[in-house]
Amino acid sequence: MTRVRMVELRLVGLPLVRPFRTSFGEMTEKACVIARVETDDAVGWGECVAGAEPDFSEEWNEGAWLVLRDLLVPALLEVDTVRAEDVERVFAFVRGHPMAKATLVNAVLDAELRALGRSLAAHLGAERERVECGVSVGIATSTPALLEQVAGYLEEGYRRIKLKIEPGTDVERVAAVRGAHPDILLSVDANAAYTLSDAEVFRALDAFGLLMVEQPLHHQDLVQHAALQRQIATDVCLDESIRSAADAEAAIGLGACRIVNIKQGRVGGVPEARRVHDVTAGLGVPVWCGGMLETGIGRATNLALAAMPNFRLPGDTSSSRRYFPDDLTQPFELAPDGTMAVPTGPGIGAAPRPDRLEACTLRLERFQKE
Ligand code: SMG
Ligand code: MG
Repeated sequence: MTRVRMVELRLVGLPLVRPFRTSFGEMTEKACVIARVETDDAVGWGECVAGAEPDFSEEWNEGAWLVLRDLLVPALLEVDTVRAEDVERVFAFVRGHPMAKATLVNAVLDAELRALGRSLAAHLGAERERVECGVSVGIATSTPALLEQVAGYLEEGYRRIKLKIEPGTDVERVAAVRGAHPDILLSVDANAAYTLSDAEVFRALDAFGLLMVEQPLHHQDLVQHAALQRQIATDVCLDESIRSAADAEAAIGLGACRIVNIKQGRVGGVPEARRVHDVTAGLGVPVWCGGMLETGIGRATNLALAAMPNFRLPGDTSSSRRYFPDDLTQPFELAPDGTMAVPTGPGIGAAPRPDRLEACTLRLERFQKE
Protein backbone atom coordinates (compact mmCIF):
# COMPACT_ATOMS: atom_id res chain seq x y z
CA MET A 1 0.00 0.00 0.00
CA THR A 2 1.22 3.46 -0.77
CA ARG A 3 -0.08 6.99 -1.15
CA VAL A 4 0.15 8.81 -4.43
CA ARG A 5 1.32 12.30 -3.50
CA MET A 6 1.77 13.90 -6.85
CA VAL A 7 1.21 13.32 -10.54
CA GLU A 8 3.02 15.26 -13.22
CA LEU A 9 1.74 15.19 -16.80
CA ARG A 10 3.88 16.32 -19.70
CA LEU A 11 3.16 16.53 -23.37
CA VAL A 12 6.48 15.86 -25.09
CA GLY A 13 7.55 16.15 -28.71
CA LEU A 14 10.53 14.46 -30.38
CA PRO A 15 11.54 14.58 -34.03
CA LEU A 16 11.56 11.26 -35.90
CA VAL A 17 14.57 10.19 -37.95
CA ARG A 18 12.31 9.67 -40.96
CA PRO A 19 8.58 10.13 -41.59
CA PHE A 20 6.46 7.08 -40.72
CA ARG A 21 3.55 6.50 -43.11
CA THR A 22 0.74 4.02 -42.60
CA SER A 23 -2.51 3.42 -44.50
CA PHE A 24 -4.13 6.12 -42.32
CA GLY A 25 -1.55 8.91 -42.32
CA GLU A 26 1.99 10.14 -41.90
CA MET A 27 3.90 11.12 -38.77
CA THR A 28 7.01 13.33 -38.87
CA GLU A 29 7.20 13.97 -35.14
CA LYS A 30 6.44 11.85 -32.11
CA ALA A 31 4.24 13.57 -29.54
CA CYS A 32 2.89 11.86 -26.45
CA VAL A 33 1.90 12.27 -22.82
CA ILE A 34 4.39 11.16 -20.17
CA ALA A 35 3.27 10.75 -16.56
CA ARG A 36 5.49 10.88 -13.51
CA VAL A 37 3.86 9.56 -10.36
CA GLU A 38 5.36 10.24 -6.95
CA THR A 39 4.29 7.98 -4.11
CA ASP A 40 5.40 7.91 -0.47
CA ASP A 41 7.94 5.25 -1.52
CA ALA A 42 9.14 5.91 -5.06
CA VAL A 43 8.72 7.62 -8.41
CA GLY A 44 7.14 5.82 -11.38
CA TRP A 45 6.92 6.61 -15.08
CA GLY A 46 4.20 5.90 -17.65
CA GLU A 47 3.93 6.74 -21.35
CA CYS A 48 0.62 7.17 -23.15
CA VAL A 49 0.75 5.44 -26.55
CA ALA A 50 -1.89 7.67 -28.13
CA GLY A 51 -0.71 9.88 -30.99
CA ALA A 52 -1.44 13.37 -32.25
CA GLU A 53 -4.60 12.32 -34.14
CA PRO A 54 -7.42 9.87 -33.38
CA ASP A 55 -6.41 7.68 -36.33
CA PHE A 56 -5.03 4.41 -34.96
CA SER A 57 -7.88 4.38 -32.42
CA GLU A 58 -10.31 6.93 -30.99
CA GLU A 59 -7.73 8.14 -28.49
CA TRP A 60 -5.37 11.02 -29.19
CA ASN A 61 -3.06 13.21 -27.16
CA GLU A 62 -5.38 16.12 -26.46
CA GLY A 63 -8.25 13.78 -25.56
CA ALA A 64 -6.01 11.64 -23.36
CA TRP A 65 -4.75 14.80 -21.64
CA LEU A 66 -8.29 15.81 -20.69
CA VAL A 67 -9.25 12.31 -19.53
CA LEU A 68 -6.11 12.17 -17.41
CA ARG A 69 -6.41 15.73 -16.07
CA ASP A 70 -10.13 15.79 -15.33
CA LEU A 71 -10.92 12.16 -14.46
CA LEU A 72 -8.06 9.72 -13.89
CA VAL A 73 -5.52 11.86 -12.02
CA PRO A 74 -8.17 13.24 -9.58
CA ALA A 75 -9.46 9.68 -8.96
CA LEU A 76 -5.94 8.44 -8.21
CA LEU A 77 -5.18 11.34 -5.87
CA GLU A 78 -8.49 10.94 -4.08
CA VAL A 79 -7.99 7.35 -2.90
CA ASP A 80 -6.21 7.22 0.42
CA THR A 81 -3.76 4.40 -0.26
CA VAL A 82 -3.42 2.26 -3.33
CA ARG A 83 -1.66 -0.85 -4.63
CA ALA A 84 -0.77 -1.14 -8.30
CA GLU A 85 -3.26 -3.99 -8.67
CA ASP A 86 -6.11 -1.67 -7.55
CA VAL A 87 -5.58 1.08 -10.11
CA GLU A 88 -7.67 -0.49 -12.88
CA ARG A 89 -10.59 -0.67 -10.42
CA VAL A 90 -10.10 2.96 -9.39
CA PHE A 91 -10.48 3.88 -13.09
CA ALA A 92 -13.41 1.56 -13.83
CA PHE A 93 -15.90 4.46 -13.58
CA VAL A 94 -14.48 5.74 -16.90
CA ARG A 95 -15.56 3.64 -19.83
CA GLY A 96 -12.96 3.05 -22.55
CA HIS A 97 -9.86 5.26 -22.88
CA PRO A 98 -7.45 2.34 -22.41
CA MET A 99 -4.38 4.31 -23.55
CA ALA A 100 -5.01 7.13 -21.08
CA LYS A 101 -5.64 4.62 -18.28
CA ALA A 102 -2.52 2.59 -19.14
CA THR A 103 -0.36 5.69 -18.59
CA LEU A 104 -1.15 5.76 -14.85
CA VAL A 105 -1.73 2.02 -14.37
CA ASN A 106 1.83 1.48 -15.61
CA ALA A 107 3.31 4.44 -13.72
CA VAL A 108 1.92 3.24 -10.37
CA LEU A 109 3.15 -0.29 -11.09
CA ASP A 110 6.57 1.11 -11.96
CA ALA A 111 6.69 3.05 -8.68
CA GLU A 112 5.60 0.01 -6.68
CA LEU A 113 8.23 -2.22 -8.29
CA ARG A 114 10.95 0.41 -7.82
CA ALA A 115 10.08 0.58 -4.13
CA LEU A 116 10.43 -3.21 -3.95
CA GLY A 117 13.67 -3.15 -5.97
CA ARG A 118 12.08 -5.59 -8.42
CA SER A 119 12.19 -5.42 -12.22
CA LEU A 120 9.00 -5.41 -14.28
CA ALA A 121 10.38 -8.40 -16.21
CA ALA A 122 10.78 -10.40 -12.97
CA HIS A 123 7.29 -9.31 -11.84
CA LEU A 124 5.86 -10.67 -15.11
CA GLY A 125 7.68 -13.98 -14.87
CA ALA A 126 9.80 -13.14 -17.88
CA GLU A 127 11.89 -16.03 -19.13
CA ARG A 128 14.42 -14.33 -21.38
CA GLU A 129 17.20 -11.83 -20.89
CA ARG A 130 17.10 -10.76 -24.53
CA VAL A 131 14.22 -10.57 -27.00
CA GLU A 132 14.12 -10.96 -30.76
CA CYS A 133 13.41 -7.73 -32.61
CA GLY A 134 11.67 -6.92 -35.84
CA VAL A 135 11.09 -3.59 -37.52
CA SER A 136 7.98 -2.00 -38.99
CA VAL A 137 8.70 -0.26 -42.27
CA GLY A 138 6.40 2.61 -43.19
CA ILE A 139 4.88 2.96 -46.66
CA ALA A 140 7.74 4.24 -48.80
CA THR A 141 7.62 6.81 -51.59
CA SER A 142 8.66 4.17 -54.15
CA THR A 143 9.54 0.50 -54.44
CA PRO A 144 13.30 1.20 -54.81
CA ALA A 145 13.16 3.41 -51.69
CA LEU A 146 11.42 0.58 -49.82
CA LEU A 147 14.01 -1.97 -50.94
CA GLU A 148 16.78 0.31 -49.75
CA GLN A 149 15.21 0.75 -46.31
CA VAL A 150 14.58 -2.97 -45.94
CA ALA A 151 18.17 -3.80 -46.91
CA GLY A 152 19.43 -1.31 -44.32
CA TYR A 153 17.34 -2.81 -41.53
CA LEU A 154 18.40 -6.35 -42.44
CA GLU A 155 22.00 -5.18 -42.38
CA GLU A 156 21.44 -3.93 -38.82
CA GLY A 157 20.26 -7.41 -37.86
CA TYR A 158 16.46 -7.16 -37.54
CA ARG A 159 14.95 -10.63 -37.53
CA ARG A 160 11.59 -9.78 -39.07
CA ILE A 161 10.50 -7.14 -41.52
CA LYS A 162 6.93 -5.84 -41.39
CA LEU A 163 5.71 -3.79 -44.32
CA LYS A 164 2.93 -1.30 -43.89
CA ILE A 165 0.59 -1.73 -46.85
CA GLU A 166 -2.30 0.10 -48.45
CA PRO A 167 -4.58 -0.63 -51.42
CA GLY A 168 -2.94 -0.05 -54.79
CA THR A 169 0.70 -0.87 -54.08
CA ASP A 170 0.33 -3.88 -51.74
CA VAL A 171 1.09 -6.92 -53.92
CA GLU A 172 3.74 -5.16 -56.00
CA ARG A 173 5.69 -3.99 -52.93
CA VAL A 174 5.48 -7.36 -51.18
CA ALA A 175 6.57 -9.15 -54.36
CA ALA A 176 9.58 -6.84 -54.69
CA VAL A 177 10.73 -7.34 -51.08
CA ARG A 178 10.15 -11.08 -51.20
CA GLY A 179 11.99 -11.29 -54.53
CA ALA A 180 15.01 -9.54 -53.03
CA HIS A 181 14.92 -11.54 -49.76
CA PRO A 182 13.46 -15.02 -50.32
CA ASP A 183 14.16 -16.35 -46.82
CA ILE A 184 13.42 -13.57 -44.33
CA LEU A 185 10.51 -13.50 -41.90
CA LEU A 186 8.19 -11.04 -43.64
CA SER A 187 4.77 -9.75 -42.62
CA VAL A 188 2.38 -6.97 -43.61
CA ASP A 189 0.18 -4.60 -41.62
CA ALA A 190 -2.82 -2.95 -43.28
CA ASN A 191 -4.10 -0.94 -40.29
CA ALA A 192 -7.69 -1.71 -41.25
CA ALA A 193 -7.44 -0.32 -44.80
CA TYR A 194 -9.41 -3.11 -46.53
CA THR A 195 -12.86 -4.69 -46.60
CA LEU A 196 -13.90 -8.26 -47.14
CA SER A 197 -14.51 -7.45 -50.81
CA ASP A 198 -10.70 -7.13 -51.11
CA ALA A 199 -10.17 -10.79 -50.18
CA GLU A 200 -8.54 -11.25 -53.61
CA VAL A 201 -5.58 -9.10 -52.52
CA PHE A 202 -4.97 -11.36 -49.54
CA ARG A 203 -5.33 -14.51 -51.64
CA ALA A 204 -2.64 -13.03 -53.92
CA LEU A 205 -0.42 -12.32 -50.90
CA ASP A 206 -0.66 -16.01 -49.94
CA ALA A 207 1.96 -16.65 -52.65
CA PHE A 208 4.69 -14.83 -50.69
CA GLY A 209 4.95 -17.02 -47.58
CA LEU A 210 4.16 -14.19 -45.17
CA LEU A 211 4.43 -14.79 -41.45
CA MET A 212 1.10 -13.03 -41.00
CA VAL A 213 -1.21 -10.33 -42.28
CA GLU A 214 -1.95 -7.85 -39.51
CA GLN A 215 -5.31 -6.11 -39.09
CA PRO A 216 -6.49 -6.23 -42.71
CA LEU A 217 -10.10 -5.20 -41.95
CA HIS A 218 -12.08 -2.73 -39.79
CA HIS A 219 -10.51 -1.73 -36.47
CA GLN A 220 -13.39 -3.12 -34.40
CA ASP A 221 -14.26 -6.18 -36.46
CA LEU A 222 -13.93 -9.82 -35.53
CA VAL A 223 -16.60 -11.58 -37.63
CA GLN A 224 -15.35 -10.46 -41.04
CA HIS A 225 -11.78 -11.27 -40.09
CA ALA A 226 -12.98 -14.81 -39.37
CA ALA A 227 -14.53 -14.94 -42.84
CA LEU A 228 -11.28 -13.69 -44.39
CA GLN A 229 -9.16 -16.14 -42.38
CA ARG A 230 -11.26 -19.00 -43.81
CA GLN A 231 -10.43 -17.81 -47.34
CA ILE A 232 -6.65 -17.41 -47.04
CA ALA A 233 -3.71 -19.58 -46.02
CA THR A 234 -1.66 -16.84 -44.32
CA ASP A 235 -2.29 -16.38 -40.60
CA VAL A 236 -4.32 -13.31 -39.69
CA CYS A 237 -2.95 -11.33 -36.73
CA LEU A 238 -5.20 -8.84 -34.94
CA ASP A 239 -3.98 -5.57 -33.47
CA GLU A 240 -6.60 -2.75 -33.35
CA SER A 241 -9.50 -5.21 -32.84
CA ILE A 242 -8.06 -6.59 -29.56
CA ARG A 243 -8.80 -4.25 -26.64
CA SER A 244 -8.83 -6.82 -23.84
CA ALA A 245 -8.22 -10.42 -22.89
CA ALA A 246 -11.95 -11.01 -23.48
CA ASP A 247 -11.55 -9.72 -27.05
CA ALA A 248 -8.60 -12.03 -27.61
CA GLU A 249 -10.59 -15.00 -26.38
CA ALA A 250 -13.55 -14.07 -28.58
CA ALA A 251 -11.34 -13.50 -31.64
CA ILE A 252 -9.62 -16.84 -31.29
CA GLY A 253 -12.91 -18.63 -30.58
CA LEU A 254 -14.41 -17.15 -33.74
CA GLY A 255 -11.38 -18.04 -35.85
CA ALA A 256 -10.74 -14.35 -36.56
CA CYS A 257 -6.97 -14.66 -36.03
CA ARG A 258 -4.23 -17.17 -35.33
CA ILE A 259 -1.73 -14.66 -33.91
CA VAL A 260 -2.24 -11.68 -31.56
CA ASN A 261 -0.27 -8.44 -31.44
CA ILE A 262 -0.10 -7.28 -27.81
CA LYS A 263 0.27 -3.56 -27.21
CA GLN A 264 -0.04 -2.88 -23.53
CA GLY A 265 -1.33 0.65 -24.10
CA ARG A 266 -4.09 -0.49 -26.45
CA VAL A 267 -5.48 -2.89 -23.83
CA GLY A 268 -5.28 -0.53 -20.83
CA GLY A 269 -1.84 -1.30 -19.42
CA VAL A 270 0.53 -4.00 -18.33
CA PRO A 271 -1.90 -5.99 -16.13
CA GLU A 272 -4.42 -6.47 -18.97
CA ALA A 273 -1.58 -7.20 -21.41
CA ARG A 274 -0.53 -9.97 -19.05
CA ARG A 275 -4.09 -11.35 -19.12
CA VAL A 276 -4.04 -11.29 -22.94
CA HIS A 277 -0.75 -13.17 -22.77
CA ASP A 278 -2.20 -15.75 -20.40
CA VAL A 279 -5.45 -16.34 -22.27
CA THR A 280 -3.69 -16.71 -25.63
CA ALA A 281 -1.08 -19.03 -24.10
CA GLY A 282 -3.90 -21.19 -22.74
CA LEU A 283 -5.42 -21.39 -26.22
CA GLY A 284 -2.08 -22.16 -27.89
CA VAL A 285 -2.02 -18.92 -29.90
CA PRO A 286 1.33 -17.10 -30.17
CA VAL A 287 1.65 -13.40 -29.46
CA TRP A 288 4.27 -10.75 -30.16
CA CYS A 289 4.88 -7.29 -28.85
CA GLY A 290 3.58 -4.44 -30.97
CA GLY A 291 4.89 -0.92 -30.88
CA MET A 292 3.51 2.62 -31.01
CA LEU A 293 6.83 4.38 -31.73
CA GLU A 294 7.31 4.68 -27.98
CA THR A 295 10.07 6.66 -26.34
CA GLY A 296 12.40 4.75 -24.02
CA ILE A 297 9.72 4.73 -21.27
CA GLY A 298 7.21 2.72 -23.29
CA ARG A 299 10.00 0.74 -24.96
CA ALA A 300 11.37 -0.45 -21.60
CA THR A 301 7.84 -1.53 -20.63
CA ASN A 302 7.39 -3.41 -23.92
CA LEU A 303 10.73 -5.20 -23.60
CA ALA A 304 9.75 -6.63 -20.20
CA LEU A 305 6.47 -7.92 -21.64
CA ALA A 306 8.16 -9.34 -24.72
CA ALA A 307 10.31 -11.51 -22.46
CA MET A 308 7.26 -13.51 -21.29
CA PRO A 309 7.02 -17.09 -22.56
CA ASN A 310 4.13 -16.81 -25.05
CA PHE A 311 5.82 -13.93 -26.92
CA ARG A 312 7.04 -16.32 -29.58
CA LEU A 313 7.64 -14.02 -32.57
CA PRO A 314 9.96 -11.01 -33.00
CA GLY A 315 8.32 -7.78 -31.84
CA ASP A 316 8.14 -4.20 -33.11
CA THR A 317 10.65 -3.44 -30.38
CA SER A 318 13.24 -1.67 -32.50
CA SER A 319 16.24 0.35 -31.37
CA SER A 320 15.85 3.97 -30.23
CA ARG A 321 17.81 5.10 -33.29
CA ARG A 322 15.24 3.57 -35.65
CA TYR A 323 12.85 6.28 -34.39
CA PHE A 324 14.67 9.19 -32.76
CA PRO A 325 17.92 11.09 -33.23
CA ASP A 326 17.86 11.44 -29.42
CA ASP A 327 15.50 9.41 -27.20
CA LEU A 328 14.15 10.61 -23.83
CA THR A 329 16.03 7.85 -22.00
CA GLN A 330 19.41 6.28 -22.59
CA PRO A 331 19.06 4.78 -26.07
CA PHE A 332 18.00 1.16 -26.54
CA GLU A 333 20.38 -0.59 -28.91
CA LEU A 334 19.91 -3.56 -31.20
CA ALA A 335 22.68 -6.15 -31.00
CA PRO A 336 24.05 -7.35 -34.37
CA ASP A 337 22.21 -10.66 -33.83
CA GLY A 338 18.85 -8.83 -33.90
CA THR A 339 18.10 -9.05 -30.18
CA MET A 340 17.73 -6.44 -27.48
CA ALA A 341 18.45 -6.71 -23.76
CA VAL A 342 15.49 -6.73 -21.39
CA PRO A 343 16.01 -4.08 -18.70
CA THR A 344 16.99 -5.54 -15.35
CA GLY A 345 16.83 -2.49 -13.07
CA PRO A 346 13.95 -1.87 -10.63
CA GLY A 347 10.56 -1.19 -12.27
CA ILE A 348 10.82 -0.60 -16.00
CA GLY A 349 14.57 -0.10 -15.53
CA ALA A 350 14.67 3.16 -17.48
CA ALA A 351 13.90 6.82 -16.79
CA PRO A 352 14.02 10.01 -18.82
CA ARG A 353 17.27 11.95 -18.77
CA PRO A 354 16.19 15.17 -16.97
CA ASP A 355 17.76 17.58 -19.47
CA ARG A 356 16.33 15.74 -22.47
CA LEU A 357 12.88 15.57 -20.85
CA GLU A 358 12.92 19.32 -20.23
CA ALA A 359 14.06 20.02 -23.78
CA CYS A 360 11.21 17.91 -25.24
CA THR A 361 8.44 19.21 -22.95
CA LEU A 362 5.70 21.15 -24.74
CA ARG A 363 3.30 21.39 -21.78
CA LEU A 364 3.53 20.53 -18.10
CA GLU A 365 0.94 20.32 -15.33
CA ARG A 366 1.36 19.09 -11.74
CA PHE A 367 -1.36 17.72 -9.48
CA GLN A 368 -0.84 17.35 -5.71
CA LYS A 369 -2.76 15.29 -3.21
CA GLU A 370 -5.02 17.62 -1.21
O1 SMG B 1 6.78 1.16 -32.67
O2 SMG B 1 7.94 0.35 -34.31
C1 SMG B 1 6.92 0.84 -33.85
C2 SMG B 1 5.77 1.04 -34.78
C3 SMG B 1 5.15 -0.26 -35.08
O3 SMG B 1 3.87 -0.41 -37.04
C4 SMG B 1 3.89 -0.12 -35.89
N1 SMG B 1 2.81 0.31 -35.22
O4 SMG B 1 -0.37 -0.82 -36.29
O5 SMG B 1 1.26 -1.88 -35.45
C5 SMG B 1 0.78 -0.83 -35.85
C6 SMG B 1 1.55 0.46 -35.88
C7 SMG B 1 0.82 1.57 -35.29
C8 SMG B 1 1.54 2.85 -35.37
S1 SMG B 1 0.50 4.19 -35.10
C9 SMG B 1 1.40 5.53 -35.62
MG1 MG C 1 -0.55 -2.94 -36.35
